[in-house]
Amino acid sequence: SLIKSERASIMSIWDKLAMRAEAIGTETLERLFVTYPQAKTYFPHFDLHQGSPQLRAHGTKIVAAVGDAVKNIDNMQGALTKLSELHAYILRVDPVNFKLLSHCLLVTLAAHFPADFTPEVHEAWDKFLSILSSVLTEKYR
Ligand code: HNI
Repeated sequence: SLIKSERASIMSIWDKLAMRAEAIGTETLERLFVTYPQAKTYFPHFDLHQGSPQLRAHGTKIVAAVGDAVKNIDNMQGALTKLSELHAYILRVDPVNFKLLSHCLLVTLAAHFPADFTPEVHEAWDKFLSILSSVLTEKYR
């Protein structure tokens, strides 16, 4: 679990991320689909061109869900039950894709907030996203 300094590192970027939710969420998805095109197979019903309305809407939703996780950092399981069931039972996303998406979000954060993205902030967000991903995939086990 996350120690106090890691929580502080996560919070230190969250407000800035929230203010640019659409841009950062959209860029994260654009990076995911360009770099790891196999992830596109889960979105056959989406227009995946860069900047498409669906991509922007979905990017915004993802960042909002990350915000729910940040706000419920001590009870992510409880706060994200519905989302976890959606990804596990209905969407059946291969857990490997969560690592890819998390990586793309980290890269996007680093690109938008170079001064804030210290090694400590990097480490804390990596750990946080890995916990979030296991919450969203734990129903598989
Ligand atoms: Ni994910 C829907 C959040 C990882 C494929 N996803 C959602 C929704 C949220 C969300 C929020 C919208 C739910 C709703 O409408 O009720 N997804 C997240 C978060 C992560 C994540 C926070 C990881 C941190 N999702 C992934 C990954 C994939 C993925 C890794 C596959 C590559 N998600 C989907 C698909 C949908 C989805 C597919 C349905 C999209 C739609 O609107 O049809």
